Amino acid sequence: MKKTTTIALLSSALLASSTALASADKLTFYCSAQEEWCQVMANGFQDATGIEVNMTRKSSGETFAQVKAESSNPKGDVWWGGTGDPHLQAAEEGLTEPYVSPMRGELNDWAISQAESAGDKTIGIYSGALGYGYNSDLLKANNLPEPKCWKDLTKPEYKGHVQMANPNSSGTAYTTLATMVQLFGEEDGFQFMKDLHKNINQYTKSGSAPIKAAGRGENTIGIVFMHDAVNQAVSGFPIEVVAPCEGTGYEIGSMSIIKGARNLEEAKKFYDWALTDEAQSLALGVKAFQVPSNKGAETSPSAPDLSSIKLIDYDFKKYGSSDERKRLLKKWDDEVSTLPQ
Ligand code: S7P
Repeated sequence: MKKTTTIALLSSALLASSTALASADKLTFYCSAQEEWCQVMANGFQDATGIEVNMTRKSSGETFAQVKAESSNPKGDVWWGGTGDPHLQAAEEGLTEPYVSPMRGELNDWAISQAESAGDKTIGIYSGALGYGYNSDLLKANNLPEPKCWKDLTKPEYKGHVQMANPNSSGTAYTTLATMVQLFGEEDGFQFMKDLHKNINQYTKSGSAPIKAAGRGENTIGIVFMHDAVNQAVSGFPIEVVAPCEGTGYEIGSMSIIKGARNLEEAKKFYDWALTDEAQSLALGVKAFQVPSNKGAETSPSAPDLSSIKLIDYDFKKYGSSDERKRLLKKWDDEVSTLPQ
């Protein structure tokens, strides 16, 4: 009953906006999920409301840097997708706007906790576990054993076979760094990153690029969110997905309204719409296998089952804080990325 009323209210608000303000309405939408999903969200909202959407896709760390650089003259209205840590940092640095959506009642607790920990300046839209995937054909061709654990990836036989993104630009890679520090402790976590560095063939800008390269046969192992590896597997590429034996971190993909948004009302309409089960179910059409935050949204049987994965108790508050994120990234820049390979 409550859900029907909420949807009815939202629909009439969306409809009113589409008829009354049709051609004048616009939204500048910064997107940090995969390109196809960003497109579907932009088109879906435009179709539902008549509001013209101008979308730019960039990785999470890059979007954070852009929002910060533009803060004295904001150009974006809403930032949707990407790992939660940089959204939390943006909230702490006063770069995003508080908003309490009427859709909250339909969300999982973890999505609301994300909002509450940031003074309502962000909210969870999906969740997904970190892991890796490998190209089984390439693994066989190189006579390599099947890796099962994080520590396996540091073995000398995988030299030149592992790819991950740069944690400065990529939320996925920052999640990897923060996961290792939480899983093994700061000293051993950084030692892991240094040992891994010896086997890395390339640090990419985007988080999902390493598994796309593996799908194409240009790389053997990609450290990515498991749902990005599943995307390649269900697309017909020879990719096996691994939930590492030691346990792993996870993300709460998030959404925030940019402080000083020129189109604040449109940003709020997008925010409400993006939390509906209908909007979140669009993910499946583009093989986005994250767990949706709306309890009523569809999930695919191919999506990684988070309840069967050994997840760490990821400290989002700490690792999404401005000081900690800056400190870890600087330490990685100074002590890991500069090492010879
Ligand atoms: O591809 C989907 C996804 O893994 O990408 C987001 C990611 O943060 C954006 O890419 P970057 O790692 O390059 O920042 C994740 O939130 C999302 O699940």
